[in-house]
Amino acid sequence: MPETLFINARIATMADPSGLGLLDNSGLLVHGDTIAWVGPMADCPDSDDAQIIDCGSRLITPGLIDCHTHLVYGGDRADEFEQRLEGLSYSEIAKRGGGIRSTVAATREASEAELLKQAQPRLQQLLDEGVTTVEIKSGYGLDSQNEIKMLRVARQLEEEYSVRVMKTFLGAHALPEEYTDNAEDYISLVCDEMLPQAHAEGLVDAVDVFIESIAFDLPQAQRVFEVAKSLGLPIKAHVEQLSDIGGAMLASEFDALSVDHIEYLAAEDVCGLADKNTVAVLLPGAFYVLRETQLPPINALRAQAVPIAIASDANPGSSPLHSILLTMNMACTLFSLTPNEALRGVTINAAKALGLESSHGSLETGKQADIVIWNLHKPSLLAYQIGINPCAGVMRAGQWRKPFKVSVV
Ligand code: DI6
Ligand code: FE
Repeated sequence: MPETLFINARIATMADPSGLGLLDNSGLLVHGDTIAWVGPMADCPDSDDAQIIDCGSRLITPGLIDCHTHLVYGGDRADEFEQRLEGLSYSEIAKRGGGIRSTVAATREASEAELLKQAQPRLQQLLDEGVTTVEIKSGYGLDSQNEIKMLRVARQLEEEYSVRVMKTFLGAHALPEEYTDNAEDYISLVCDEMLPQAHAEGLVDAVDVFIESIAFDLPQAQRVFEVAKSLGLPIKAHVEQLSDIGGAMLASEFDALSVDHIEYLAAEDVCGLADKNTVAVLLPGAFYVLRETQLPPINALRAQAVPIAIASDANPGSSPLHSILLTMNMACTLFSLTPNEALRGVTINAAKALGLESSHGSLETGKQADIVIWNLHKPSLLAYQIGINPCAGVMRAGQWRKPFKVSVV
């Protein structure tokens, strides 16, 4: 089996319950698709057949993980961007039939090939910055055929690119026009037809619901979660993004992998997440684009040791953001995360939010060899700089996706 030995590296292993698990002057051996050894250069194993990569003290991190995106969709919503600049709110636009519904119309119209073509540059942008795992949600089809079409595109992206794609079914994202004033029947369609069909095609890794006053209420979400549970699928939820209606509590009662957004989550309710080891996924792109002022309960999350992940939320409405590094910077600037928390948020905690922490998210023996070499020495530079991409090499599952060539120091 091919072996690669990284030597003279500064390794942020992320194998530490709170910090970066930083190892200076260290090395890492990859055997096949797996990490075979990580440790100080003094203990470096002999490996005659390995390809040797001298990292010249550069930083190595796990492959980055964007654990919440909607990057498969048709069209754009630049017109709504202009409307918001003129003073209309995201909710008002949604109530007038724009918002998610307008992307639903464009997504339904697009063929699978067209959706794929539109998604490719969005994904490529993330990959260029060292992303090796990305979650992609459905939710702009809102009927069986079109939700399945979106999830097939997500699967095709995984086949075409060297990236792990986790596919999340978000049929309960918005009420489609044909079900106006008939949410219960739409939820029945989601539960009885859409989700089981998508699952039967092997297209569903997790199930998400948008729980919000402009989307679905608690009993409706509960119906979807019960079906997810009966199919053995893990749960995620968009909750407390615009108001506090108790979505996070409901999701954590169902042992959700993550609750996402949570600007309006009450600090007193954070202990409910801690009890269930549910990850809090913060989405600074949506906070920024919607010019939100309500901050998520960061200090309560820290006090209760709730794992915090961050993600781009790449979508055409509230977060047309396709940069994981800018997401890290925004999480620090807008939410006061430390650069270390931001890096944990796109590695080990993002892996947890996808249920992948036993194989991804840190550089430890036995885990998958998803590795990024950066033209940097200090980890905090990843979150600090804006608009610079220091990614110098990417290995995914033991194979070079972007081979590292010594050039700039
Ligand atoms: N919350 C969001 O921020 C995205 N979905 C959701 O439930 C936005 C989706 C969109 O506006 O297209
Ligand atoms: Fe989202």
